[in-house]
Amino acid sequence: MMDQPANSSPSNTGAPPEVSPAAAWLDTGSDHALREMHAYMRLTREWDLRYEKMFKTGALSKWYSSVGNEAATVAAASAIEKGDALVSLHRDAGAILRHYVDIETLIPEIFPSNMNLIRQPLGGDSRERLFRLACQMLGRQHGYSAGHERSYHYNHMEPEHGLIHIGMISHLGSMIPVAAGAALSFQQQKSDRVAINFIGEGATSTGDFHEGLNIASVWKLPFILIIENNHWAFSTPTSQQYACDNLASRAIGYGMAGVEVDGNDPIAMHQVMQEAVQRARSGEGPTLVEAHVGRHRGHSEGDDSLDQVPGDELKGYLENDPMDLIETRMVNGGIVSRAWLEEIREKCAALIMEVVDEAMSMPEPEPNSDRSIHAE
Ligand SMILES: Cc1ncc(C[n+]2csc(CCOP(=O)(O)OP(=O)(O)O)c2C)c(N)n1
Repeated sequence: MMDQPANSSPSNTGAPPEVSPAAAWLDTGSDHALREMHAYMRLTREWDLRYEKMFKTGALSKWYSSVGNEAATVAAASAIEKGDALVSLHRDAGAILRHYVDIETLIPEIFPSNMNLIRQPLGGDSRERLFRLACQMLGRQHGYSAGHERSYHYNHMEPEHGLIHIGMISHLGSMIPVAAGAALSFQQQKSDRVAINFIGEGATSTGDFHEGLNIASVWKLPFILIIENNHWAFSTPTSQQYACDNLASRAIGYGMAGVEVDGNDPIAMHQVMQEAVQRARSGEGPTLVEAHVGRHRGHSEGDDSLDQVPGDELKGYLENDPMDLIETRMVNGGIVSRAWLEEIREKCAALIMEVVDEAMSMPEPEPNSDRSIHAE
């Protein structure tokens, strides 16, 4: 059942596996697929940079950054559709933005008119969703949890648009059985919908990882678990986290498919996810996807966990920044110019700035207010 890992790493010495250099990517993936991935990756990067800046100036007390995870998360969410369940954690802004927003309605000139989209948007009001997401991040009344939590601790459902988003609770690994439960409900309804769930490699050492994957495989649930392996769990390196060669191979023990993939490559990631979604929709059961990404930020902004990462390892991550890699790939492939990329960056940054400023002007929740006031 184990798929051939996309790239096998040596035994776990704690050193991150080698990531393909940008050049190895050229000539793979269609122009349109790259443009679509890039648009959402850029939107996600500007989203994070805005809040990171606010954190640095004291306008925000806490931030968990998705910088470095954009290719893995955007590509994964590009493989799901209306009615599928997204179960996210703290580094998955890319998947949330990909799922919630039709970028073309917000920045109409972002794609050429003959663009073949990989994934159709959900429908509904993208601008309103983005605005409410910003309110959520800032703990404003108009956020998805009515300002009672901030950050990614919330759920949001729009059944009329097939939007099912189950957000995180902090306990590592605990969302795995919840996501498997969503997959079970699809199976019981005899629908062909799937549930995808992101976790960090730190969560793979919890009991919930075992329980969730075991039952998902025994019952052949339409479930995909994506490990975003950035090789550090807070300040614990993988050499202190697990002793197996790679995490994808754990799938063998559960009797399910497992794939290891370069999470900096959105095209490779998307191919792996498409296969996994197809497997799940056709009743062949779950897939464990291990996506290697870089550790670009500490666990949260302002903690000192990034100081633990040795300088040469950090340098390797920075040299393989998925945003730089996809842009170099697009320019070298003659798809777009550097000037066009800069124009799109400015448009994404301006959109995020506008939405976040608007959210900042909204009221905070009244003490003792009902959290369901603004949540559908
Ligand atoms: C069950 C549980 N144990 C410990 C913690 C404290 N904790 C919060 S984040 C974290 C490390 C997270 O590591 P990982 O999942 O790899 O994500 P990342 O390092 O990218 O934040 C720990 C140990 C927790 N939230 N839940």
